Amino acid sequence: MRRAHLLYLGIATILLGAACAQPAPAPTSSGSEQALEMRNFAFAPASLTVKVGTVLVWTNRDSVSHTVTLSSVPTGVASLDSGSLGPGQTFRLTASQVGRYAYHCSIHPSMTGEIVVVAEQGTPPATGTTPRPQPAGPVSPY
Ligand SMILES: [Cu+2]
Repeated sequence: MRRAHLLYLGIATILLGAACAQPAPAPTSSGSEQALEMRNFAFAPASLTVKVGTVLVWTNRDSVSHTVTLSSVPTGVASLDSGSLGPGQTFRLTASQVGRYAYHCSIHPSMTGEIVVVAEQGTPPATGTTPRPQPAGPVSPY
């Protein structure tokens, strides 16, 4: 009796352990990391095309602080400001939505860059040129 009870406890523990062992969502399941730099008061590369899901990692290689401040984002994406990044600091941003992201350094506005996020197939998104269906001809009033 006591033995069976212990056995049940053991199984329960194993089951609990399995449930808790569910890993957190893999950070790089669909995308890889793309390194960018702030160097000599410029973003490098200044313009970059990545696939959706890519994790962008900026590293400040200058001896002064910079920011990554999004100034233009696709519809539905929250704008974002990294805040001041000191020398050697990094800022990570997951390119979670297709579209064009323009950014700059809020401390040095002449520092600008853009990221174009494309779908897995590699086709850039249509930029507002979707043809609208023409309305049907005039409806004859009865
Ligand atoms: Cu700067």
